[in-house]
Amino acid sequence: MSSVQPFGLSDDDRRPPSSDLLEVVQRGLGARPKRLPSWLFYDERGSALFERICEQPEYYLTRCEIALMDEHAADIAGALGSDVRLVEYGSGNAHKTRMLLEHLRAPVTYVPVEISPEPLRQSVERLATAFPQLPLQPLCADFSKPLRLPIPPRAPRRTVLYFPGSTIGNFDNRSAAALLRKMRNEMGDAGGILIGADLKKDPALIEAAYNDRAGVTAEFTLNMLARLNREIGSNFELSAFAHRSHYNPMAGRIETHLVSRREQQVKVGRVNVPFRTDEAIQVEYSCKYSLEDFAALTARAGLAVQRVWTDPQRMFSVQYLVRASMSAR
Ligand code: AVI
Repeated sequence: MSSVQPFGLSDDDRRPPSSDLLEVVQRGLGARPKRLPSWLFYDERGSALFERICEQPEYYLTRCEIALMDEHAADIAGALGSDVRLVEYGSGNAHKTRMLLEHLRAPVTYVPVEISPEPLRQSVERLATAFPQLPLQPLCADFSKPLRLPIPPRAPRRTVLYFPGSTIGNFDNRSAAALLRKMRNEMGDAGGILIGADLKKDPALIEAAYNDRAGVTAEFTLNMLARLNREIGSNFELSAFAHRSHYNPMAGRIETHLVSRREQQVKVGRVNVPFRTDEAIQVEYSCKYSLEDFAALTARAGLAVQRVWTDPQRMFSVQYLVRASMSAR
């Protein structure tokens, strides 16, 4: 029998009630340059579109990370050790997690943390069938906020926070360091962080990943406006905006924008937001790292890279981080 604890209650304001959502959007569109937070992508349709992005031939990130897990899961599980409490940030479809769980020795519990209840429920259901002996303690919460982790069924040797997908890259460097620092607190002295980080490479390959030929990424980006129309009653005309993703080599990141195709006004609550032709709303960063960049980022959070797994082409990396003071021992 699997032991699935009831969902924890989340108190997140990353996904605020719609009255606050209106405020978030009005503030972002009132800024210069205009911007909207990337968490707005992930309504039900946005999450489904993201799954489809992961299947596009140009989107190498998911394929590379799965191949890395496939090849090194036993070694990775060995580095984590036995009797681990595994906490996954943003559990999604938990495909990579399965590969890890298959190799972990005597895991104490698995805690998937996910903001959307339905994907969380589905992934727990699948895992409960695949790992009937494993205690599951799903937590419906925003992983970017401090978490109150459920009490484990027995004392773990260590807590490992699993953060795959290079989602860390969607945070600018300052916020990424703050998030890693928060994770450092949550994992405790003996804990670790297993994290996926996308690597710098030929900019053409990176740009192609965010401009797939089938147009799924464009649909994903524009869906943000459809979501706003539905949830806050704005009147964005989707055909009057275009998706644009380009690689900024100085900043080492993909910058995604929604670009106004013409001069127009959009009603957002009581506010009329004017757009010039070609005016852009910045909606996402996807940072890419050299191994040195990433080591420097982790150092800012009081962490040190203990192990790195990467493919021969150095497309993607999976890294194991521990407290900086622990790595010297
Ligand atoms: C979730 N995150 C790591 C994706 C990325 O690659 O930045 C989101 C995404 N946006 C467009 N394509 C994929």
